[in-house]
Amino acid sequence: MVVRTSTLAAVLLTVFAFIPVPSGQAFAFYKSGDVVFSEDWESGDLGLWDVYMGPGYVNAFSSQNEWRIVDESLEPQVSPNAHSGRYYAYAGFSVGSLTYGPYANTVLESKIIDIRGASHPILSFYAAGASEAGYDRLNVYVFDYVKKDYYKLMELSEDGLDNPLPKYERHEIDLKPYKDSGAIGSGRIMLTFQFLSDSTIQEGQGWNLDDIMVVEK
Ligand SMILES: [Ca+2]
Ligand SMILES: [Ca+2]
Repeated sequence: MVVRTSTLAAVLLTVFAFIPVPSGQAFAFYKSGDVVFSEDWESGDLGLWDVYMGPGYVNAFSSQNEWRIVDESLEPQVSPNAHSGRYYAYAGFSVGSLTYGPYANTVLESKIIDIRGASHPILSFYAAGASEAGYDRLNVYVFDYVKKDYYKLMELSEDGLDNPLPKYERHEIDLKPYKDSGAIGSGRIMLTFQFLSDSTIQEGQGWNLDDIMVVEK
């Protein structure tokens, strides 16, 4: 029987989750390169991710802007499609329209990811898109499930007039400073991608996401 290291680590984490760990004591099950979490959406559906309307103003075009999983073989975009396989997450209007609506406020949120067994977790993901620079944007947060606090990691916003056919870019965020600072105190996090637009000017195709990973450095 072959047990992948990441699977073994997950089992160990489940077992040790019930054993109190003294505050500040480090314990790590993952070794360098181990995958703590990954998502490529090749299941063809949202899986364990949730989609909901974010706090603040009303998502007036919820059904059109809302995050969803797109099959590139059925709904080919002008640019780009999936980064891996056939499927990816997309926030914007119907595929092929190269735009999105005003008052978008749609959140894509992961299941709970347990990073207590990682000593130096690195988040990476691929995003491609465009939206009115500075006003309509993709916000990336990490959410501490126990503390109920959000920490903003990144904001992506690029004008579609300058970049009508965006390409995927890899983004990498070191989560260790958050662990070390105690910001992610519980070690149980959720990844949150929020697409926001304001009332006027929709320049860009919206945003694609694919191949999200948390890896032990
Ligand atoms: Ca994919
Ligand atoms: Ca706008």
